[in-house]
Amino acid sequence: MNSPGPLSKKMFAAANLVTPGGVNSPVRAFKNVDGEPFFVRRAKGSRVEDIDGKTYIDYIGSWGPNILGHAPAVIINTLHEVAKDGISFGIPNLFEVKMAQKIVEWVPSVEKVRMCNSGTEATMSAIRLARGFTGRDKLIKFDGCYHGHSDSLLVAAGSGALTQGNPDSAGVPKAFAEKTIVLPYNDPAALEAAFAAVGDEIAAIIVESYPANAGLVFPKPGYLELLRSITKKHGALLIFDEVMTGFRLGKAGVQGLENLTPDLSCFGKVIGGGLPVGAFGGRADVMDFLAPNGPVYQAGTLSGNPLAMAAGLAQLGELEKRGFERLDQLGAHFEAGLRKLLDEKGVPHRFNRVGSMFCLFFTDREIVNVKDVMQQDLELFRKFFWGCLDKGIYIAPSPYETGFISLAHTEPDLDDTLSVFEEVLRKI
Ligand code: HOZ
Repeated sequence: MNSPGPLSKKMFAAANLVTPGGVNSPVRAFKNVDGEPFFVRRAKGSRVEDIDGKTYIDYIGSWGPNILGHAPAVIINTLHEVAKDGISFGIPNLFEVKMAQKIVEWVPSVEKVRMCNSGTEATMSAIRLARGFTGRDKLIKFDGCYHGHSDSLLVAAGSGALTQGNPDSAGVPKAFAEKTIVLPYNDPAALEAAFAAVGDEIAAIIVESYPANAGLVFPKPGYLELLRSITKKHGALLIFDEVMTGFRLGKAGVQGLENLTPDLSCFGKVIGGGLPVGAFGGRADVMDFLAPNGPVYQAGTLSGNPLAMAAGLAQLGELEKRGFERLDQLGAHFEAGLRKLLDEKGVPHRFNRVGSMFCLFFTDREIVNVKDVMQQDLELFRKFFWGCLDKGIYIAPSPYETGFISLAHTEPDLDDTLSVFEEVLRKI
């Protein structure tokens, strides 16, 4: 069993006595790489330090939120200032309005938005709203797409569910799962067949705008447009899950890059500045179906709390200062170096990147959907992961996760990472 350091090992044993699997989210447990996790002591900029005193260049960034890097001064200072006037009220506050205005300003498809506390809450609420609005129950999702862990969506899921080899969770009532139609991603014929069969029963399609929980997979040309046109034709809603891509790939996320207008969108991660957050929004006529205006109930004690809102606004403010351009520049630098290295080494691979999100697959198979992702050389990935961790590079402990570059990463960080990749691949 691989393990990073003696203090982490001891802490993991202690954690296992009081927490299932020793972790508060399965993907953290390092099961897919046959090992145990390190425990973090502190983090700053592009680096995290574990309790054994070892430092790593981090490509997880708290699974996406830390787009400015760890503990940026602008967010720490904002939190200090805002907390002085209260931490949470359960009463409307100014920051939640400012955040809603910012989202509406940046994302053209969003006319109204409701804040919540996680991406899971956002997607769960969006599908309830879609069902309430359309008066239909059935939902289409795609194999390997992960939309958090609510009952209707934990079917053929990606991320931790895939990592544990358990894409269909126990405990999800059969009656719920039956309402979720799972289709292969990037397969227009399967989509058309589903709509031909039960089109008038489908409330919505929910899709990760760029699937990023089973590696990083891109839509074939025209596929997202087909999702848009087929939902419109059959009176169903199109829900873009932009929890990972939103406010990371530009002001309007993938829908901005692809020039598409979903009916509803789900957000999280970056808009909380590292604090728990989620949001869903879209067409005003649909959003007004929510209580207190409409019949679909959704609520939250801490929703729109001033700390998460202010931290998110501070983060968006930094991104607005040419942050997205810089992230793309860093991503392109990394991609160029990595492609050169892998070609020179003759390692069969595919590499997908958009802006500051990336995924390396150890396969030469074209990556169309999760089936292709699962065909990669998993043993090679494990060896690569531990080789990198040993040399101070932390990539996700699973071949099904996307890597993130932050504004705190520098070209020398990326070059050092590539040197480690070279050394590790040479020794494997
Ligand atoms: N969406 C994140 C990973 N793909 C969630 C992290 C987690 O499950 O802990």
